[in-house]
Amino acid sequence: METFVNKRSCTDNPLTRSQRKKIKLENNERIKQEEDAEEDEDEASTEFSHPVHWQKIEAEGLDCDYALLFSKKEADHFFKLLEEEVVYSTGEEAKVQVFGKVYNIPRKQATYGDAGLTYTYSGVTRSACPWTPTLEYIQDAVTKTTGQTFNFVLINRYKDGQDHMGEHRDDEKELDPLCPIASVSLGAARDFIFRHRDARGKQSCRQIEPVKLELAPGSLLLMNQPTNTYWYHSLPVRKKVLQPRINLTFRRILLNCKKMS
Ligand SMILES: O=C(O)CCC(=O)C(=O)O
Repeated sequence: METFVNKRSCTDNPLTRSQRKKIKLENNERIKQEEDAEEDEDEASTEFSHPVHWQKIEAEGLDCDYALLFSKKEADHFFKLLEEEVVYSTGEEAKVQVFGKVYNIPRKQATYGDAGLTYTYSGVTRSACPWTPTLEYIQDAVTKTTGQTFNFVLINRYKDGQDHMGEHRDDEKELDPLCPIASVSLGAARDFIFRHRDARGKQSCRQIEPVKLELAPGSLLLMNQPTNTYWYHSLPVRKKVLQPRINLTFRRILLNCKKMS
């Protein structure tokens, strides 16, 4: 049987050159695919995954956890993105009712969350706008860090230290009592004060020291049960603060409180 042996030299055969060219093109294509895969991997690894160092804050009936969730650089980045994405309330939703009187709120507010959810506080019902990409990312980071799921976020924007929030408790019936309220701060650092319900005002029946914190940009404060039963919290005026701040309080609204359509 005759065996055909190809003895063509590597240099003088044009077919070999075109084969080489083909192999080179295939190699280039493979390298590009590998680079694309690496890029995808890099993007995937930007998913939130780093551990945080928790600090416990405790007093009679007060149970909070505080940690730096994001670096200052990350916090600044999210602040900028939220400045572009968040649409703040106007009209009735930008007001509060206290003892039947309607007031403008001394800050801007917005509410985002799962479809159909509403949240009523200070006499005004607010509907959830659909999650934005940045809010979803931060929500996911809070869930990965705390193991808790949230379906709603209240956003407060303070243009400077004149904007503030008065003493109140987050104890509305819509809130799942088993879920902590997770408060993420971006932008300027601000003081945050807890005051025990029995130690408020001149007529207070007990002397209990307020608990004062500074909420740093990138921080996460978890208000666990029963904090909001016994303690009021506020973000007081601080005239020396000239920079804006955004605060996000992630909450779990009970589903039987969903708006009926
Ligand atoms: O801006 C803050 O840190 C306070 C927010 C707050 O008290 C609330 O959302 O109930």
